[in-house]
Amino acid sequence: MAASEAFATPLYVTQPVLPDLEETYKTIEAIWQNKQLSNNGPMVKQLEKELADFLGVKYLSVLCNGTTSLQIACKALKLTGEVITTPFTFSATIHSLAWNNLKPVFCDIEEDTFNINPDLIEPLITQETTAILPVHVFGNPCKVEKIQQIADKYGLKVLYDAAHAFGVKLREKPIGTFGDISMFSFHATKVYHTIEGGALTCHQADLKERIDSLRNYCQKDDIFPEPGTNAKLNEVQAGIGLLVLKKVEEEIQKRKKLTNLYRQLLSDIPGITLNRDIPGVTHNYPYFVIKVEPDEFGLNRDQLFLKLQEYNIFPRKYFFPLCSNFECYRNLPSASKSNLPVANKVADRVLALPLHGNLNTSDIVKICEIIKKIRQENLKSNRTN
Ligand code: T4K
Repeated sequence: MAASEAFATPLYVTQPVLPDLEETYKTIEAIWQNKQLSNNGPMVKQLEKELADFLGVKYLSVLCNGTTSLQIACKALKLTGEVITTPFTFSATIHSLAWNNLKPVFCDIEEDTFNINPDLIEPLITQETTAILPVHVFGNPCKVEKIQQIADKYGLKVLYDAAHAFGVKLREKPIGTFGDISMFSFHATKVYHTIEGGALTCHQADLKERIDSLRNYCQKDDIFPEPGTNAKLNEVQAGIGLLVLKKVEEEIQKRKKLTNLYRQLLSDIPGITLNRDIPGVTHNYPYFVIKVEPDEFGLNRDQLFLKLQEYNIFPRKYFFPLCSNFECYRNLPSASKSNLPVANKVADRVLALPLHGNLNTSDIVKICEIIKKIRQENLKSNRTN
């Protein structure tokens, strides 16, 4: 079979890390014997302890998913009014604000990291602003010092969406130690997962207490000081999470190797731009995202996306459409395309290629050959037409 023929089975953008089945049975057996299936049982307690150690944070609460975690973080920080955030993120970031009756104010992004551009934050601050919600997009740390300086100057809270940044460090400092609260997603598509799940990290015992209360209906001794919700993680998922945690470092190392191979093989293709490692950052390689410059590459991102599917490769357009262009947000004053030129440009060009530990180097070699072949064939057909 020629190297650039279609893959026999579909290649998706990611695949979850699965714990050993025998170990999983043992974990389930322990839970069955204990008969505690939810409500802050021993697996959840153990997971919170092990995750806090792994992520190098003082306080950590596990929750049912990343989206609900963000919603609870907004409540825990008592945010009101306007929150400055990025449009280049997954819908959940912005929806979490809207579900708290908070107004998202979109700030443009940096072209190299895809993260919120801190130089553009200050002009967006009004009397109504209470927080900044930056996202460490694809695990690349935001300019945390600059963001904190602005927050301190104006008395704003900083809530980080660290959904992609499990295990990332910036100059040896764990990513979850920045800002007031950080949110991690433990969805099955993440480097680390509990099937569905999430966590909030913070620095103060009373803030953790508040998060834990909000996730459990705000019920304490039959007193309900405010409305809470149910955002608990159950024991089975926590047990799976303990097993996946044992495999996460190996998964990150495998992804690092595959990422470096991608970078090596795609570096000389005109019109393909790659993200590089950032000095001083311990990366976790959650996604491998390229930018397609249509004029130089010959095809635009959407054309490449469709062509790759003919070879059984299913990349994802993370993040397209831009949140500021969603029907529910596009009428906000900050959502105008003229306010967000970089984010709009980037969203039209990004493509996340398959990256997970079950791929091998020959898969990556083949994907890169296919991308080259698609470009060559397009050039040839343009010449003959
Ligand atoms: N903030 C940010 C910045 C986020 O990226 C996310 C979530 C959140 C907040 C919210 O966190 P959570 O509430 O989700 O915990 C996926 C995920 O569902 C979502 O968690 C993630 N970000 C987002 C970037 O990606 P889809 O719709 O692209 O996933 P889906 O189902 O198409 O999966 C992608 C591929 O993964 C599939 O083609 C096959 C593979 N896959 C997927 C699942 C679920 C598997 O092999 N097994 C599986 O179980 O949203």
